[in-house]
Amino acid sequence: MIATPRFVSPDEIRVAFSRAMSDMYRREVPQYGTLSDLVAEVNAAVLRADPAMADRLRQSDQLDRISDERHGAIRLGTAAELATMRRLFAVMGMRPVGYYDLSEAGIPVHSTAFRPVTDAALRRNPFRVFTSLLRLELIDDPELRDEAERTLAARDIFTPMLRTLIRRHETQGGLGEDEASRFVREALETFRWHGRATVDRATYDRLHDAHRLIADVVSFPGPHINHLTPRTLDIDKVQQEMPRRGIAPKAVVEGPPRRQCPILLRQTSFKALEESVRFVDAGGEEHPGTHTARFGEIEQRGVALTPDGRELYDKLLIQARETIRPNPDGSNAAEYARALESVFAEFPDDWETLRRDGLAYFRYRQVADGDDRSAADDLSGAGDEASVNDRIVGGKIVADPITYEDFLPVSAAGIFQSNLGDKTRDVARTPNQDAFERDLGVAVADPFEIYASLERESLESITRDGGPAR
Ligand code: OOG
Ligand code: NI
Repeated sequence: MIATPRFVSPDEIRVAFSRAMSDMYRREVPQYGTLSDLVAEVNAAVLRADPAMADRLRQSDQLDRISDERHGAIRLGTAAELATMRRLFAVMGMRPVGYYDLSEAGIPVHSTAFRPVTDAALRRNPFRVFTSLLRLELIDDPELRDEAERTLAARDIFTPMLRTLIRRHETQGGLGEDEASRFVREALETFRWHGRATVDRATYDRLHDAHRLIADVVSFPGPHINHLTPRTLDIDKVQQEMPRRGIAPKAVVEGPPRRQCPILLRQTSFKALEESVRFVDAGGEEHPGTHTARFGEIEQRGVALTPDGRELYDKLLIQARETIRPNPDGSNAAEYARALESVFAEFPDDWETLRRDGLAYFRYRQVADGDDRSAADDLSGAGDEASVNDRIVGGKIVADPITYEDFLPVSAAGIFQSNLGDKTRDVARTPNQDAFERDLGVAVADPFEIYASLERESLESITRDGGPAR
């Protein structure tokens, strides 16, 4: 007799939610559909032209996840919303990882990324949501701040049923099949677009004048998903093709330059759309207007860097940006790309050097060689560095780059800015991770620790079974 599992696995709920979000965003923002189709075409062409890459992705179980892979972003208004959002994402096995301070870039939010963290969960589906919390304390005008606070306090971004299901997940330890599908439907209500504002026109304008982002967070009944980002295997190609499909990309690709061995994350977006909304006056009467918030983005993911690798990346990025700053209108895009490439020449660009120099994280696996007992015997003590290196040279162990699953603060700032009309206000640079974690209700996980433990686990599983570390 086969026992039916009582609960749906969090991974399966996440898969269902990620698909449902994508279907919804295709309906809400048709350009996202066009972009997703373009990304799928380019990815298929890259894999056809580069069978070695296809093979490598297949061997490390990443091929299937690529076309299904995406991230989204939301912006929340209150500490209570952030804390409940953490519990909502926990239903789908997504944990808060990393702290991002955007005040540094003149944007009054700080953020984390909710994402799966275990090897098995990442392989199944690495869906992530960049989640920002508005920092009302950075609004100067006290009256406006009060009004924003009141407006936010009056809304509930979660349906009563969603709250019930989140609690049930916590007390039961999971959700059954019907509960899980209901959860996905109810959660979509939080993330969907609401065209009817909660404020009148004049209030919207004042919030907008204080900061466009504040108007976006405060004026609506929910934290509409503001973009969904498919993963491409060749971002330059997609960037180039976008105008041909009627999509206007932002001027430059954020992040590292194009390389043989991709590192971290490269991203580009298309401009936010002007959408019609209805403002509501004190008498409840609706007045038509527009709001610009939702956009599209694509990304290319490379290897996760160690603290040393990241330090080198940050140093070189600063160096490149000291030479030349990308103009928002794209007028120096080619020069910027050249400067970036020449500065990054210092960053080793082959997998073996990246690994030996301890700049990037790798997942080790034994080459499947059937019943060759001697190969398995050989692997006792494979955990130490010298022996791993020997076995790599001998072709017995392969080191696959571990994909970077997180975000980059400078890139995120560039993405925010290109959608806020490239205009930033004076916002004091005030990172405050403690306050963020207090509001969240837990400490955020350290991304480096997660990558290091994935690497360690892969080594340990080689040592343990002497079998393929997969
Ligand atoms: C989030 C922008 C950051 C990324 O990919 O770096 C981001 C936002 O605009 O809310 O999504
Ligand atoms: Ni994004």
